[in-house]
Amino acid sequence: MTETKAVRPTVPKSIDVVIVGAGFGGMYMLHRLRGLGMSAIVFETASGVGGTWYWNRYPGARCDVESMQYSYSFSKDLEQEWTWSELFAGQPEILRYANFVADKFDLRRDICFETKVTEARFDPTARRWAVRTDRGDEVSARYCVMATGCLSTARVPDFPGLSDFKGKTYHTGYWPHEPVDFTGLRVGVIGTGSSAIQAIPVIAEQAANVTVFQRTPNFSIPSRNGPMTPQYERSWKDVYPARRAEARMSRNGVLANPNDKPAIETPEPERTAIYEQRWASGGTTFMASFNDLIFSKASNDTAAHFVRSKIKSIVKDPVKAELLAPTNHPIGTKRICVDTNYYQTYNRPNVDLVDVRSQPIECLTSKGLRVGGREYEFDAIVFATGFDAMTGALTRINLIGREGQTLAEKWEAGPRTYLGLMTAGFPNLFMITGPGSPSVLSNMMVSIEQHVDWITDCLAHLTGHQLDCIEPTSASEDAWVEHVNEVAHGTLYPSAASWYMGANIPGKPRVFMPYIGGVGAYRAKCAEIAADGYRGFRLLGPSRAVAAE
Ligand code: NA7
Repeated sequence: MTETKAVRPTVPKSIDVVIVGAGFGGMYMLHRLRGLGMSAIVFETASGVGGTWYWNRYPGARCDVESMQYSYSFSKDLEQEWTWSELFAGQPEILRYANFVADKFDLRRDICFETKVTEARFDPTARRWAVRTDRGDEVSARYCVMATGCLSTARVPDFPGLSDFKGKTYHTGYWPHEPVDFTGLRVGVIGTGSSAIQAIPVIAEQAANVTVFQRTPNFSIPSRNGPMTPQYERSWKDVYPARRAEARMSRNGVLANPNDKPAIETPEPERTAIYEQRWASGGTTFMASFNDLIFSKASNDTAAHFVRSKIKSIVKDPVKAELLAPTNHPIGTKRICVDTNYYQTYNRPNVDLVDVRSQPIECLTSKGLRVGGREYEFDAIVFATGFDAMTGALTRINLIGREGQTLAEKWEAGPRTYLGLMTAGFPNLFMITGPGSPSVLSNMMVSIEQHVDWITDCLAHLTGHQLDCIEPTSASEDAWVEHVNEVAHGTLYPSAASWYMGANIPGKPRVFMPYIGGVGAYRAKCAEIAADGYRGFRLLGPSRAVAAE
């Protein structure tokens, strides 16, 4: 098991499928395509596999889904063979797992590392994608699969004076490979999303002092992470097929033991006792305490109030506690965070908190940054400022559809897809966990496997029926976009200025991007559409040219 570079495969002039990205989506896609007997090549910007887990090497990086559930289910051998050391695996271990999978299934021989796809243009006559890379590769592919990830385009806000700062800067999503030693340093951290919440406690243990610049406080639940015990591991491995099947049909792709009662109808003190029990067991499943927390503001308020009181009971300085207690969005409508000692870290004498909502960061300076006319001096600044989520990785590639329109142009007012799998005008281009699918609202492993399996079945269907072209109709796409919006607007989610809404990127359209109808319901819908002859898609055989509807 290595993270070493493989010999670069020879890129053929023509191939069945180009896969973009060698994270968990791209790796499994390659494996399935080999099973179909199709030729495929993967292009990957990084020098190794793992996607998110390759890039996000910041201190404390850890998955917020339990290891026993955040793993591939497609190979019985693999799921029995691999052993996790902790309940919630850290980034290094997940990356080792990705490399282990690449070795076990001999994936590297078809992956071109350190190669970025710059353009893919659809030729409607040949019905093929002409794909180009920054290494000068040009390959003609019948199909393209974008396994580019939902949170893969790291973003540093456009602060004035960004290049003036003379100290070191880091972005959590683009962390160096060599260890970063903060010992004795003055460190500024900008942002308080999941990445910052995981990184701050670890950085604070090393650094001389840490100053956190917070625009929006987030709700965070303790992970209660700990070592994996052989008994716990066995309790999963003995019944893995049944547990996996249950997760696939669940709401978020995670077994959360959901309580099917509404919070609002549950009397006190029973309601608080349930929150206490979820808080004690830890993790994102706190949101499964009741069945109406994302639908009813009154119910949500009870959960938010509970977590705010926990924060205030942990953080000793009342000013910091007040600042850390979120009040501007319902709990769960910005991705709920999971931490190890996040709030406790603010009790350390070397950790300060600066509110940058009332007074935004004015600029970076040669020595640090300025807020409210005051200069804060640092040796290093950590940008934990997030990503151009869900669409950023796709629209940054020059993807040109059958009418000459780019995907960025088509999605100018927000992403439009059918099932989050394909978009009209871009035949034979599939997206793994694209916008309009459960994606970031789910256990990504479950959603990745579902999409890859669906795409594999679709390609087998096309081949089996002597067809070679598939594209959603505009009508089916319109209906799906409307459905995605309708379901989202039946919840509290759109009320938060979150990256789900594109709200973290100035100028990005405010559209709720993931599908919130539930992993199980979504899976059933995708299966039903396929069984109905790929309803809502146009399927063509080799004799007909691809034209507008
Ligand atoms: P997030 O969740 O997008 O967090 C980014 C943080 O950076 C968030 O607190 C932002 O505040 C803050 N931010 C962004 N721009 C600014 C500016 N200009 N000034 C001050 N603060 C700013 O990214 P993460 O990497 O933490 O997590 C992303 C996902 O990765 C996470 O949900 C997990 O799924 C894994 P804001 O909230 O926008 O006010």
